[in-house]
Amino acid sequence: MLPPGFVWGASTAAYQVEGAAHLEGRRDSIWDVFCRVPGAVVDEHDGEVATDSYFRYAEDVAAARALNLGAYRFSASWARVRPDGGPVNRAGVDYYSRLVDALLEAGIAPWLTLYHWDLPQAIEEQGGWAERSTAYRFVDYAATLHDALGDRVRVWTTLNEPWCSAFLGYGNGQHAPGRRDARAAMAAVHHLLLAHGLATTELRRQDATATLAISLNLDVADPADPADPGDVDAARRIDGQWNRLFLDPLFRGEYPADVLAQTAHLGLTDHVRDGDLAAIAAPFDVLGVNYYHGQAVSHRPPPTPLHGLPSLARPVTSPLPAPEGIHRVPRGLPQTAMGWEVQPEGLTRLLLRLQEEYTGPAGVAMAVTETGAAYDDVVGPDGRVDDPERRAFLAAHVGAVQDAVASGADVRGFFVWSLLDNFEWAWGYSRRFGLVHVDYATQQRTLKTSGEWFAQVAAQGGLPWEERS
Ligand code: GBH
Repeated sequence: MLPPGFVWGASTAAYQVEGAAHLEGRRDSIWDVFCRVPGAVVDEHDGEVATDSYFRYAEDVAAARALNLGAYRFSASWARVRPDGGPVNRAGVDYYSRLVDALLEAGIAPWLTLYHWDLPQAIEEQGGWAERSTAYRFVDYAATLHDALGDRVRVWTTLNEPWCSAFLGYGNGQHAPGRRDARAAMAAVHHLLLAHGLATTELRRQDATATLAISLNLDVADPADPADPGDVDAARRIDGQWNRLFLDPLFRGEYPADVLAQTAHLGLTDHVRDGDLAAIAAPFDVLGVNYYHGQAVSHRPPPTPLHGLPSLARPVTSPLPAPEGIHRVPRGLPQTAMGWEVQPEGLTRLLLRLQEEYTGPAGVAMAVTETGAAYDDVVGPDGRVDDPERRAFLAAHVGAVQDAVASGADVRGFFVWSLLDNFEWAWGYSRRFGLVHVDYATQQRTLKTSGEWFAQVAAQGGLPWEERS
């Protein structure tokens, strides 16, 4: 069992659930525009309605309650709160205020993320994250929301997965704004981190007792052949471009020298001004860890394709800024419907490594702010989804966290991605991650059997050792 006080939660993000994309003052975000690009999103889906949570948030809160959640992690839409990045849209702020009140009334702590990928399109048109001014505008936006909600929201996360914003958004174009420009992606890395650091300092100035956080998608890449120095080196390079590129500036105030050397031609350091690295390293309280899969890498191209899943309409290349000689190698591990290899023990290793090298020395706690799995859910004759694979996935990952805690990792929470099925970015509605099933025709929410199981885990504060898989 985990220590009392450990938080059991579930996560969503604004564009994936809210809908009401052009109602009550909200304006285009980069995702609204990206969804209109032919072939960008499977079946031309978009977040116009999503799970209609702008209007059905009370049902979401009821679902969170049925799951016995202690916290609900959601994000706010910048394009709703400061449409076009400009003046405040009262109706938008009021929506988050109603959601927060409903959560508090249900005894559920709101964990608010300020940015989960939906930049106002107007700011993108001025250069987006490739532009330094976006970082300053983010601080204004953060202050706006804190003014309105700071009395009730006690956990504030600046960014969700800046790696994805930079490298999928500006690098390989798999995500909005769909740019394919490695130099812009490296500029985005710096400006996202700067935005985080400046907003963290501003939130701390306004609020001495808030819990401040950032969530990163961290990768556990293993050499395909640990005896092959080329494979070991490929694993080191992917660790640099995925993990250390963000962890080192956040915790040590410096970019990793090996990554800067490999990407020197992409000009990251051209954007770094005096004082930036100190600003990025502003102290914060919780590192959010988002973990979905492991991978093995080799310097040799694999003989067979990684997986046989239908691919996205627009072919995507590696998101890495220096991908040369880094190839993913299938290991025959079970895969989810995303084609991601299920590797729970990687989460244990990741948490212990973070504790040892980054969070422990800095006195920062951790929370698993996302883990979860897409599977091909089938609605049974009783109208319910029985999803033993998702349950097994989650049990294994809860167990992995318990192992890490038993070995000394300071992990304070476990959030499932996701509370409910929703708009899965480039995959549209074709991939389902929810503990709660959504019938998109009627917007009816129904607990899956994995949800019933998770409600017990949350109620009893963990997985009894005998139930571990
Ligand atoms: C999270 O990111 C997001 O925060 C959330 O919004 C999203 O719905 C959820 O995951 C499920 O996708 O090299 O093509 O095999 C996931 C982070 C980073 C996980 C890239 C998959 C490798 C993809 N992702 N990673 S690939």
